Amino acid sequence: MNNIRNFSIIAHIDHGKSTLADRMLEITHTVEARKMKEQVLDSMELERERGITIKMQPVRMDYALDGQKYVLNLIDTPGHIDFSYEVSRALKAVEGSILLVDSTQGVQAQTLTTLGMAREAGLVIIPVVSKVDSPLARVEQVKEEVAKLLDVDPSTILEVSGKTGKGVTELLAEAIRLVPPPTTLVEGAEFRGLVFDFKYSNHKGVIVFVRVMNGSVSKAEGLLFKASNQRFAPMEVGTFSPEETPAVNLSAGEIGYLVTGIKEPGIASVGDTIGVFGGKLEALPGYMSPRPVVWASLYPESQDDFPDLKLALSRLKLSDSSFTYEEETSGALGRGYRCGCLGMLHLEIVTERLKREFNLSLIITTPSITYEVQTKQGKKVTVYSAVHFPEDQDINEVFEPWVLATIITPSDYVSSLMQILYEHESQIVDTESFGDNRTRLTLEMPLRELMRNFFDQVKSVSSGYASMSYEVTDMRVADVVRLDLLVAEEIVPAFSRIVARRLVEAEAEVAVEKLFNVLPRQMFVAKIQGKALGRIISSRTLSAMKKDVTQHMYGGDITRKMKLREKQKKGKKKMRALGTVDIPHDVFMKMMKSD
Ligand SMILES: Nc1nc2c(ncn2[C@@H]2O[C@H](COP(=O)(O)OP(=O)(O)OP(=O)(O)O)[C@@H](O)[C@H]2O)c(=O)[nH]1
Ligand SMILES: [Mg+2]
Repeated sequence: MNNIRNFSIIAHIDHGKSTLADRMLEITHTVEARKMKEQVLDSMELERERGITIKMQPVRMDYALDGQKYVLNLIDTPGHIDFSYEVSRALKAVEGSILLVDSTQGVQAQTLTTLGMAREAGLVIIPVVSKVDSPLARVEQVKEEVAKLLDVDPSTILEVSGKTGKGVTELLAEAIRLVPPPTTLVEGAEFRGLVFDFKYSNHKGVIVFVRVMNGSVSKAEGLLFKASNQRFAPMEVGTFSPEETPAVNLSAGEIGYLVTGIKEPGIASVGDTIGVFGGKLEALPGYMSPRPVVWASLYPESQDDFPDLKLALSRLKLSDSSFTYEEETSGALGRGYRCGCLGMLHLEIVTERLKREFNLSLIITTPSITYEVQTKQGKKVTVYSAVHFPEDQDINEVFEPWVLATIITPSDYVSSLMQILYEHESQIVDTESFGDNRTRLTLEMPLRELMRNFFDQVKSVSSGYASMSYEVTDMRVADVVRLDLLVAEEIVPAFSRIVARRLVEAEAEVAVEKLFNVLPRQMFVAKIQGKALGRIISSRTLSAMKKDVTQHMYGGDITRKMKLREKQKKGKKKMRALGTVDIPHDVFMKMMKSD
């Protein structure tokens, strides 16, 4: 076991983690040259399209150094704040972390957050500056900055380029030298492993990702999930290369997978301990449950598809343990599910995956944070969706979540940022100079304001240089109201939202305009309106589509043309009578995304 080294790469988004991993995979000959591509560990379609890592990915590399053979288990992690639950879980499976800091950017908000997580997990931290090949690199300054942050000598900080491969061999040697080999918690004990992730395969069922803590495990052994108290026997065990590769066994300290064959949801859970069935299995410390910050309700376009949605969510949950869902019923929309996600990007990924991987057409309600409402009747309700937000006159008091946020920005932008902070009801708690000519702002603000495109605005006034992280802290009194959107005089419940009373007019204007732009022309003239506090406060008229249903027929049969026109007229009448407006599901996707 002395030859095993388990470590992760952590960093702010885009600092070059996956590209560095590529070079390690090449140097160790883990991935064949013909299979190599940029950020090869980003294997999900959405990861490749967006150029970001969404899921952590473990990979085993065999490497010889100074005549010694080593097993290096690397876990690449995502940098975006919405996926930090992935990072926290990865860190419990390893003994060390490479903390990567982009030498063109310097220390950023997520550098601090991930560093905090690695320290909390008690890991050895190897500081490294990346992208040293770039003409924009400020290697010496950034090394100084990192050295100060970690209280180490700048000369001990390694320089790498994932692009050219410079410094990567040296980094592997340092990882072998500095990361401690895993220690068996109980010498010679029975098998015990921590489930740090899983995925689902139609044909193999749930595949759990385990870090073996004690003993060893091989196929067909009688095992037990501690939390769910379920017995199973793995159909296969193996390691990641990075695809699953069968092995005879997995021994203490190793990272690998077990194919459980289990197809039902709810048996495997992240943070659970797996051990020998009938043994004295003591649970390992697990994971905190993720705390959703944003909610949206999903309804199948047709209620007949409800069982499909149910199945899809339970499957998706087996490849993303960080979202939660609960059945919900709405008078207008029928049966659906309320989903809780860790941020807007996470929510967007979850809904996009439901659409792509499960082929579902969904009605998605406008994302909302939670509000606690005390009604005049003395009731206290938690509201997850604007549809259920009481009328203004029935409300006594509303409470909303607040966050503690950190912004790191070049100092030159601080004064322009102040305006945005003011517009978003932020209160500055602390201002500190940071690194070379940068400022670290600590502030408190309502989560509602943070969700109002705050981050994009911060990025834009700072020419992309400012970075941000946040955590929800407490609930405070809020002054908010419900804003409904109407199409053809009817409320479309999915588009309702909760907004600051002070901004209700402006929000109505923006929402009506956006819906006007994304809604396809209808067969009839329709008004799009914003309504709050019992009155219409914004309105636009969608002109009718002049679609000539006969245009694809040339010449000829006039009676047939007449018949078609008749039918179209009837159709229009019927739609108007029923007030049914044809809202294609991609409109819900578009309305959900922030601009
Ligand atoms: N010049 C230069 N560019 C690099 C280097 N490494 C990565 N990049 C570029 O930086 C961008 C981000 O690289 P990734 O490897 O995806 O970064 P990441 O840290 O894995 O990003 P997330 O997983 O989304 O947090 C890409 O456009 C890369 O081409 C490097 O060493 N030099
Ligand atoms: Mg990545």
